[in-house]
Amino acid sequence: MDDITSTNPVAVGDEVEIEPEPDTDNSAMINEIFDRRNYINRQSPRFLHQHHIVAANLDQSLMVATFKEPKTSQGFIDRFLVASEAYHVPAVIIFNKADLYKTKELEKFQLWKAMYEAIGYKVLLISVMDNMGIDEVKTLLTNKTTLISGHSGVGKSSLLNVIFPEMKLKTQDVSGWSGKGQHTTTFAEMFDLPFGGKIIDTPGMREFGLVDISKQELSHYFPEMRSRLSDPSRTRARAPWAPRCAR
Ligand SMILES: Nc1nc2c(ncn2[C@@H]2O[C@H](COP(=O)(O)OP(=O)(O)OP(=O)(O)O)[C@@H](O)[C@H]2O)c(=O)[nH]1
Ligand SMILES: [Mg+2]
Repeated sequence: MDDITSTNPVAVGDEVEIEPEPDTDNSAMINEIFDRRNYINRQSPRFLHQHHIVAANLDQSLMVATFKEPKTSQGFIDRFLVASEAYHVPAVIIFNKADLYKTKELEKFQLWKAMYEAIGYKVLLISVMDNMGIDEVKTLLTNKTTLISGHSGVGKSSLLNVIFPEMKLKTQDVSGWSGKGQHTTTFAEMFDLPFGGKIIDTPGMREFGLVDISKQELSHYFPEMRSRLSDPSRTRARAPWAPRCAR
C-alpha cells in the first residue's frame, strides 16, 4: 500500500470493503483497500516529496491533448506515457479540437501521429465540437475502465458529455486572457458508461511530475529504447531519443 508517501490513501478506482455506518443515511466506513492491479500516480503539485494516485485498477489511460487552446507540449505527453508504462497501463493519445487546426497544426499532427504510432501508441484526431471521431472513442471505451487526463481546457469533460449526454458534466471556456483552461473539474470521478465500461474524468493538470523512477530505470519506460537496450550495438549506431525529437 501507498499509505506512507501518497497524499490520497484511497484513490478513484480502488476496490474497497465498506461497512455501513449505523444511524446514517448513506455513510459507510472503508475497512479495507484491496491490492491495486495497477495505478497512475504523479508528483503532488503541493508537496514535492509526496505523490498523488490519480486513479487505480485501470484497463487504459487516455491522454487528451490539443495543438490549440491550450497547446499541449510533447514533454507533458511523454511524461504521461512514461507513467503509464511504468505502472503497466496501456495509453492512447487523443488530439481534440481538430476544428481549430489549420494546415500547420494538421501537419504537426501527422508528424506526431507517425512518431507515436511507430512506437506502438494509438493516436486519434477528434473534434468534440464537430462530432468528429467520437464513434472511434466510444469503441475504445466499451467494456473497459478508462482514465481520461490532460491539461485543463483540452475538452475532457466535453468529450464525456458528447459520449454520454446524461452525464451533464460542467465545462467552461478557456480563458481569453491566459489562453488556459479554468480548472473546471475539481476532483476525479468515475462514471458507468451506458454501453459498458467505466470512465474517470479528472481535473486538468498543469504538469505531470514523475515519481519513484530512477535515471537507470527511466529508459525502460520508452518503448523505442527498450528494443535498443537489449541490443547494445544498435544503441551505439543510433541515438535512442531520435524517434521523439519531432517538434
Ligand atoms: N473549438 C473546440 N472547442 C472545444 C472542443 N472540445 C471542447 N471545447 C471547448 O473547450 C472548453 C474547455 O472544455 P472542458 O470540457 O471544460 O475542458 P476540461 O478538459 O474538462 O477542463 P478541466 O475540467 O478544467 O480540466 C469548453 O469551452 C469547450 O466547449 C472542440 O472540439 N473544439
Ligand atoms: Mg473538466
